[in-house]
Amino acid sequence: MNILARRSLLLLASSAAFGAAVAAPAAPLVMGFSQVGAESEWRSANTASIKAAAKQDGVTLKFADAQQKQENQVKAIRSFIAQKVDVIAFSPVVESGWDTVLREAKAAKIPVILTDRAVNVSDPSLFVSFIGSDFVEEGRKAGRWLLERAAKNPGADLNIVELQGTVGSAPALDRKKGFEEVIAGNPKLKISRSQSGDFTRAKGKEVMEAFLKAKDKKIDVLYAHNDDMAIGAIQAIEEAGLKPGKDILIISIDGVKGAFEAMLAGKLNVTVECNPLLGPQLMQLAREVVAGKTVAKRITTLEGVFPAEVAAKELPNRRY
Ligand code: GYE
Repeated sequence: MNILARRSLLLLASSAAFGAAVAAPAAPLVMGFSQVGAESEWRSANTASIKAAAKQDGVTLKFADAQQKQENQVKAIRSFIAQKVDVIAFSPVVESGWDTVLREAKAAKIPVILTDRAVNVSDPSLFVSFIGSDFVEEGRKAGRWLLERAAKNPGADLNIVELQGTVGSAPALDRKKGFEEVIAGNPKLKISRSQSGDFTRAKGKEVMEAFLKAKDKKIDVLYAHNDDMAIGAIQAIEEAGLKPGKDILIISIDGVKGAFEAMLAGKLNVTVECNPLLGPQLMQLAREVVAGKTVAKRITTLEGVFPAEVAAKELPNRRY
């Protein structure tokens, strides 16, 4: 036995003799998390994942719901700074307007991790890492599905209406951009109306009602930036006496259970997956950051596309 091994044996023996712990347990990591709100099924799954992962990992989570308001998020972040948490994580409701509060976190030496949505800041050192989906790619996937569908019926012009997510949010900006980029490849595909439904069912329904009332042009396709707005719009379409999924093709994003049920009922044509289960990855990343490790600046989640034809087979595998 070498000297080091003998010394640690002695230490163990003596601490056992005095009834002392061998090593004091490390203080639990404290994370302040500012959530966007509870606007959608996606968001509920995301919140549940973060809370469960914190519990599982022994992370003390200070959780604040911003009810879709940036000012509430700024207040929550300032309160996390005042409480001297070990790490701040947040899903920014909109992209811009974060420089000041993130500079305050940096001055207090508290690392910031972005989850789900990105920010637009002048100094990238204001956050350590961003875990989330590639929203531009999600928009492209939605557009590609439509291009393929349109190719089966080449002659026709398709009039598209769009339900955008929250104004100024990364997913709304990027999903619009990716979709437009792809459909630009086919001159028969045109977006005639585009308005925000704030990612909620109620607003999705309201805006779709207004689109339908305009009656100037037959609507062939609805592109909704999330499933909840699509589900709200489905109700509006039915109330207008039309068949969602048939009279109007419906494309949406998220891949929540509600979307799979709508596909099984023949009312939704396709959903592009956006994974909300970010909790476990976030806790692991937070530990690495607090331990001073160098981490990737961008961590992208892997996602698929689910057309209605595979809905019955996939539904039992869905975890959100
Ligand atoms: O698609 C939508 C939610 O930021 C990816 O926010 C998220 C989006 C999600 O309200 O349902």
